[in-house]
Amino acid sequence: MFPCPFRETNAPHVLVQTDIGYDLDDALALWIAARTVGHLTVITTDETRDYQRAHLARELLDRLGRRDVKVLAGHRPPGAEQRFLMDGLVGTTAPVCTDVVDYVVDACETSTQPVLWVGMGPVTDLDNILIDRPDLCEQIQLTMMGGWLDSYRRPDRASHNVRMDPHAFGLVMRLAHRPRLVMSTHTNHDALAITPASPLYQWLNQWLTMPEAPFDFELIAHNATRWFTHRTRRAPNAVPSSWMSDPVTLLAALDDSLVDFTTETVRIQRDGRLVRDADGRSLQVSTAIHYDDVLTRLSHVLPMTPVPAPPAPLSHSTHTTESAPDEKRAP
Ligand SMILES: [Ca+2]
Repeated sequence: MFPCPFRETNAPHVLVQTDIGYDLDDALALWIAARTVGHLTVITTDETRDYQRAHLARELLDRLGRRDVKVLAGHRPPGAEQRFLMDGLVGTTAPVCTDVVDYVVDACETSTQPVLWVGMGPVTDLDNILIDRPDLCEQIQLTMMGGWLDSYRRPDRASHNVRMDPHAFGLVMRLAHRPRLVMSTHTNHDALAITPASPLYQWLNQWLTMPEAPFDFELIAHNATRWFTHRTRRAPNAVPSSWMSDPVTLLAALDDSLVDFTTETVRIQRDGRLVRDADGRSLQVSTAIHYDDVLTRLSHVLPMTPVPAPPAPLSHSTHTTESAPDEKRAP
């Protein structure tokens, strides 16, 4: 078993906010969180009218054996349905908790430790919390995926999580205590790309075809396929891929050794883009991701190595070929 201090009973409370059900990397991050974080809460964002992301997160956590993890549905902006790819796979009739502000305030008030907020989507809910309870700004430690400095594949706009609610982003960056940004500048890197040719995707598909396979990873496999299909529709001539930006952000929140940060003085523009400005605001921004170390850490949970070829069937064998359920589980 690899060392995992956040599984200890006295470890800090980790709040993961996710727009799961769109890019594959949210589901992978939740898979890692379910395996590595004991005191875990999941809050959705960019939520749909029917709380589909919360229902999906609930189902995924249940299948991963984490019925103890609380799931809350966060902000529901117009148009979120266009960014949800998992229609029809999970029921949407169970009750959903939506009291995000009250829940987080209570989580802070009942803890004597920092509360870690891992931002893997737009930060509208955190904006509401910090405005409502600015006395909690120092207790909530934010590590957020998003933002860029100096260069980006689309310099005319902010990156996705920022662009979904630039007003909230601007306020949170001004209110939060030493917020840290794991920037798209560093996560958009080939080392972190999952494609249809990646061992992880091949493992998911091979696993699905196994006889009597438990359904733990079925939703993640569907998320991968639907994301690649979505990307192919948007860019038919490119290899579809998902950068593991959210898993890296989760790991950065849990372990200081994997991503380097520095203090930059920046101006936060109205659309959320950041520019260097000596008279601006101090933010902690990533300067480097230790890709090899990150991939090693990811491989402790995710099947990142090539799938071994199945053994050739023995002719005239009298032995059973059934395997125990645990043999089908990911590491
Ligand atoms: Ca995300």
